[in-house]
Amino acid sequence: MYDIERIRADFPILTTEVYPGVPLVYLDSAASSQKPLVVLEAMDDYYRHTHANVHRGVHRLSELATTAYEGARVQVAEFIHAPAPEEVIFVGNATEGFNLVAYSWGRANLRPGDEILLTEMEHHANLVPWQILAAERGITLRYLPFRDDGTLALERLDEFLTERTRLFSFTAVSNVFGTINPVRQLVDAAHAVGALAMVDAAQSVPHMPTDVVGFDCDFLAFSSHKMCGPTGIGVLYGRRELLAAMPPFLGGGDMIRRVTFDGFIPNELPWKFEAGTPRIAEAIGLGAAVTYLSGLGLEAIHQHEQSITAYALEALSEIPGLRLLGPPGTQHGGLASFTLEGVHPHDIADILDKSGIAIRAGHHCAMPLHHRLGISASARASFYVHTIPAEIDHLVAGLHRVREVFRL
Ligand code: C6P
Repeated sequence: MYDIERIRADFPILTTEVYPGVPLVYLDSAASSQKPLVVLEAMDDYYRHTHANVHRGVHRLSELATTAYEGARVQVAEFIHAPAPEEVIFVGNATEGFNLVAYSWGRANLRPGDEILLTEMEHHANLVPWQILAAERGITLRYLPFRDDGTLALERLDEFLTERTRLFSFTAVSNVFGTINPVRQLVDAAHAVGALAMVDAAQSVPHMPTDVVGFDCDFLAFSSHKMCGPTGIGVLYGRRELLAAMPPFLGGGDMIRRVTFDGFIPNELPWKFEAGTPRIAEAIGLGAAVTYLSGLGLEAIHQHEQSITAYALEALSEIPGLRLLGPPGTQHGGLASFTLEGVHPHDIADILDKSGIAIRAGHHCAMPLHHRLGISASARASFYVHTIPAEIDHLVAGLHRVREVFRL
């Protein structure tokens, strides 16, 4: 039984007022989620009682900190069904995961004439690292188009995946359309032409069960801050044999086994890719977030978001002049992006904010997607474990007020 009132009570921020007498209606979880008390307490407890640097000291606190840090890695590995914890690399965020693969795997493996396939619905994090690489290495980037309803043009995969494709990197869930892409089908199509497959799971790991073995993907990246965890940490999952063959990304402490004046020998996985003092408190916070989400059940979270999203899409579609972006029904993850004829999305967000309603407006770091749609920006309301229908009702009422202000 999904006890929404108990879940809401887990998030201290949900009872705050953003202006005097104006309670928060938080509909911006896709940008960054709020944090349950258990995550705040886990980090606070760590800093109060067990903080020390990891992997270095022989003293008690360092041992405790190391155990907690590496324990979080095991938790994350289990959460995404990674076969081994050393396949879980702690990075700064999903963005850094893409940069790591582009920098390390890309520079070691790609030659002029090679192709990387992306899609037209990608976030800049899964575009720009490859664009930097393409400019440097003479490789070609191709983009699988989306259809008018915001789903990928799967019927055109054969045209875009060729024997020159070395990597297909795509999002599991679009942060603008909400489209839930058929990950396994896309991975299989990449493998069928001998390419690797990388999944942008920033908008899927927080919201639905993740199984990297079931996906059969080669790399997968996501961020902690969108899944109830702290900012400053994310995860790159990589197949062990690929990670083992890749050169280091950043150099410094923790990622070496031995250093001389002539060079260095890199550390084993996963530390080969974790240079410098790592994100210890953040990993512990992420571990607590994983425990929290697992306690709610990822399937239950997904079901809850499906029903909230259906409710929202239905209610929003009745507002005159409002155009919803993205597919209908069950292919749609927990968000709703839209435009309102005659009103700039920033004005929508600004007016809603006065009523305590937090949504995102702009290009959502997906400028090419908006360009393809012929618009420069959209408004987006996004939902999470704690979203209730009453908050959608507030949004709808707020949008009617926006229409009044603009005399529509
Ligand atoms: N999207 C949004 O409001 P970082 O910034 O590294 O934590 O996550 C990057 C990222 C990658 N892929 C997808 C699909 C994403 O949605 C995001 C982050 C936020 O949509 C912030 S721009």
